[in-house]
Amino acid sequence: MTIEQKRVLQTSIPGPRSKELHARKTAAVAGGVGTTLPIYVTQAGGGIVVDVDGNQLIDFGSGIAVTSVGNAAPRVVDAVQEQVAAFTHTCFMVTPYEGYVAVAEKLNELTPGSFEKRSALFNSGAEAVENAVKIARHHTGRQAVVVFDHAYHGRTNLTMALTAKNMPYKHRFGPFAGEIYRVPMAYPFRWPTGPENCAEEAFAEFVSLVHTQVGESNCAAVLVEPIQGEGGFVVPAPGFLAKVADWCRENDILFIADEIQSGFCRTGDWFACEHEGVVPDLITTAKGIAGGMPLAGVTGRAEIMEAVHSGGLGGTYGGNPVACAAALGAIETMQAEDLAGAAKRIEQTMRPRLEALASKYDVIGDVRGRGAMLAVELVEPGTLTPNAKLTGEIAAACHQQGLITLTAGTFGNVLRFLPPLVIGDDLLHEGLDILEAAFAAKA
Ligand code: PLZ
Repeated sequence: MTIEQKRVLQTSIPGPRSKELHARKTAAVAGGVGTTLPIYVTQAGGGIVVDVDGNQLIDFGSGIAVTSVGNAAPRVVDAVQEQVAAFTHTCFMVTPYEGYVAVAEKLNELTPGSFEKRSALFNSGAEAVENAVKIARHHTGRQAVVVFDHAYHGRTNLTMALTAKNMPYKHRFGPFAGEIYRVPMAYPFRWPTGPENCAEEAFAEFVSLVHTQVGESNCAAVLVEPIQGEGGFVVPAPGFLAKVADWCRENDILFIADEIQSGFCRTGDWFACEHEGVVPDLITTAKGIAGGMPLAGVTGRAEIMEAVHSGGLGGTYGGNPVACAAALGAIETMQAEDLAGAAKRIEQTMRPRLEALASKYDVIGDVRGRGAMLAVELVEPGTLTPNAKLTGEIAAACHQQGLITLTAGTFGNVLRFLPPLVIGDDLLHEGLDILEAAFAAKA
């Protein structure tokens, strides 16, 4: 069903029917499962989300970077409908099917590195990250995993340990898995001696901390998001990732790129690490891979992936046939519609307007990101002091006007923009108009 690509506000946001459903949610769903914007959805497609009150909102969130091909994208819908009518599940570990193999082949082909690769499929990003760590430990015979400040890798026990931020992800959920070591991220905007020194100095600190506090020979892997997601769309200082990857190679430590949020055309290339010329040993994917169906993958060098004994990796639903069909439909869409190119065009439209906004409002300390993964960081003017209050107010003002925006960042002071890559230019501009009006009203 095609949805008119037009913002429509029939009621206040949320409207009366959404409010009714939200009361039911509050009474039935565990409060720990939060809600950013309680409009209850009936349909979505292109750059529009439709709610139960007939409102049509502009989508700058893509369900947290998932519906890159658009919601209910035609190729995804067709592939899913065909698969769901044929069979829904056999368990790939019991009696396999072609879709899983085809997705693995696509992952092996599309991820960086021209060497032989293997892939394994799972249900969620966190599960993929857990499995990447299992594989790295098994292959190297070492235990330590190095992660970064501001990192986000999931909510399971091991991935909570890998994630940096306490509230809301870790608070009172410990004890956490061991052998995880955290080092500073090369965060240009917040680097004490300035962005120009960031890559060099952060790398020196990384090398020194791993040497003194972990020991290279104890280290299985360094795990990093090539552009940090929940941590605030931090783009590591240019050159930093390449230095870390080279150092890993010299020390027989695996370099794992968590591309769960940044992958699959989001940043204007298939994977964000390609912008830095970095070739990971292992790469985790999820979110954008399957147009909204739950699917995740670990892909890596064949000799690493093959180290694990048969039966050592798996799960009942991992690589479910319906999710695999969706992934094949999503990947075909990305190729046929050049969605990497679309992400670059989105940046060309959005970045100049975000930069103009930053020169007008001195609460915007930084504009950053790549492709259709862009953000602004809000501070007290002229300082690095985070302004989470205003960030929340601007997001709420956008929501009122029918623009779905998300916040992010360790300090909660980042507005992030993740439109579907198929969004039309008109909606993109209209969304930015709403954002500008929110700054005019609140900043
Ligand atoms: N790694 C880089 O971005 C998921 C989580 C939102 P799952 N990010 C959105 C929330 O509040 O739970 C993510 C990510 C990166 C891993 C994950 C985890 O992926 O599919 O949510 O498990």
